[in-house]
This record gives sequence, structure tokens and C-alpha cells, in this order.
Amino acid sequence: MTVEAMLKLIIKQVFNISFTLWLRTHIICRACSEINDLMKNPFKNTAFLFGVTNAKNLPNDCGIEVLLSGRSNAGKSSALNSLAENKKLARISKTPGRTTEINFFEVEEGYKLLDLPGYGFAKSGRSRIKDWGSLLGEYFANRKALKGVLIFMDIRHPLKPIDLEMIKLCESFDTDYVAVLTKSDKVSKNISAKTIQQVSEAINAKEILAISSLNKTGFEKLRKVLIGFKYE
Ligand SMILES: Nc1nc2c(ncn2[C@@H]2O[C@H](COP(=O)(O)OP(=O)(O)O)[C@@H](O)[C@H]2O)c(=O)[nH]1
Ligand SMILES: [Mg+2]
Repeated sequence: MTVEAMLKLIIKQVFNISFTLWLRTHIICRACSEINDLMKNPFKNTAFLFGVTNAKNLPNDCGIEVLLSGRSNAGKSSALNSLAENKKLARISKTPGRTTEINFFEVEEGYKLLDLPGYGFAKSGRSRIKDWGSLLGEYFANRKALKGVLIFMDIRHPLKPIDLEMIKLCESFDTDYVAVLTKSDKVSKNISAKTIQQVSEAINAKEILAISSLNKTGFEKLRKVLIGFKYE
């Protein structure tokens, strides 16, 4: 072998080793950064799975499920996006015209958030929850995976009749519910504290908290509450 050929071989080997080392370091760094992100926010990888309109299409009853409910415009989609720090998450699940649907989101294997986009949409008055018919009723009655319900309410007008109907539904099935008061940036700290107090006196919620998707406040507590459902 000539000196030139040997040099070429050495350069090639050095290049190969350097590249492999760089690639490994890069992969390890990426994995570390993903783990770090997930430790900071366990909801970061939340992804839309599918929508269900009929009780017979519900997936296997296993793991943990938490229902997200609230009147339309309460700020539920914005809250879901802020929770996951993903601006596009809630929009993905929107299916126009389908108001009686349960949308499944997976936070991690075995933990799902279920969005009820039609709550407060269909028709008027007391028949609204009934419009959910067998789907919601059957879901509540039989679902072992159901660990809790979040009820999103605009902090300026909480506990509307439809919210009270959902609370009644939770109480009748002995399901824990959490009142999430949204858009807290719209009121002063004083009013926010007063509203939390009033709501806590009026209902038997497991927890009451205020969030603002605009200011990104209250989400640490909301994440803690949601993670708490894993240990019940
Ligand atoms: N000021 C303020 N507006 C909000 C907040 N969250 C949502 N909104 C607004 O309220 C409206 C309804 O929000 P959306 O998340 O779509 O509500 P949803 O119908 O319950 O899913 C939109 O115009 C949002 O920009 C918030 O924390 N603060
Ligand atoms: Mg929405």
C-alpha cells in the first residue's frame, strides 16, 4: 500500500469515527431534550386520536380518562392548547356539524383526555345534555376508566344552567369534577379570588382553579390536578 493510499484510509476512518460519534451525541442530546421537555410539561406530546359519536365505537375501557366539558366559547380549546403548549392541537379535532361527539386525545399511553365539543351547542334549555342521548349517559354509567371531569367556565359568568346539569350528571354517577374558571385575565385578582370563593360555596368540586390561556397562568396547577387523577 502506498503512503498516499494509507493516508486516505486513515482520513476515511477518522471521518467515519467522528461522524458516528457526532450522530450518537446528537441522538442522545435530542432524547435528553425531549425527556427534559416532558418532565417540564407531561402534556407536551398530547395528540388527537379520534372522535366517537356512538357508544358502541368507544375504545376499550382501560387506563385513565378525564372528560373536558364546558359551554362553547368558555375557552376550552384554548386551554387544551395551552396545556399541551401546542397551538394546533384542539383545532385538529374540529368536525363541523358534529356536536354530539367525544374526541379522544392521548396524553401518554394509558392516559386520555376526552373533549366534548358539542356541550352547550345543540338546541336550547334543559334538553341540551339529553341531546347527547345514549353516548354520554352510557359513557358515564359504564366507564371504569373515567376518573374525573373538568368543567370549563368563563370566570365572568360561571355556573350557568348547562354547567349545573353537567355537575348533576357527575354527582349522580359519583364522579369527581374540577371547576376550571377561564379567562382570568378579564377580571382583577380580587374578583377572581371572590369568584373562586363563591363557586366553592355553591358546588362540591374536588378543586377550583382559575386559568388564563392569554397570560398562560394557572396551567401548572391544572397539570398537577390532571396528573393527580393518575393516582386515584
Ligand atoms: N381574554 C381571553 N380570551 C380567551 C381566553 N381563552 C379563550 N379566549 C377567547 O375566547 C374565545 C373562545 O375560545 P375557545 O378556546 O375557542 O373556546 P371553546 O369554544 O370553549 O373551545 C376565543 O375568541 C378565544 O380567543 C383567555 O384565557 N383569555
Ligand atoms: Mg372548542
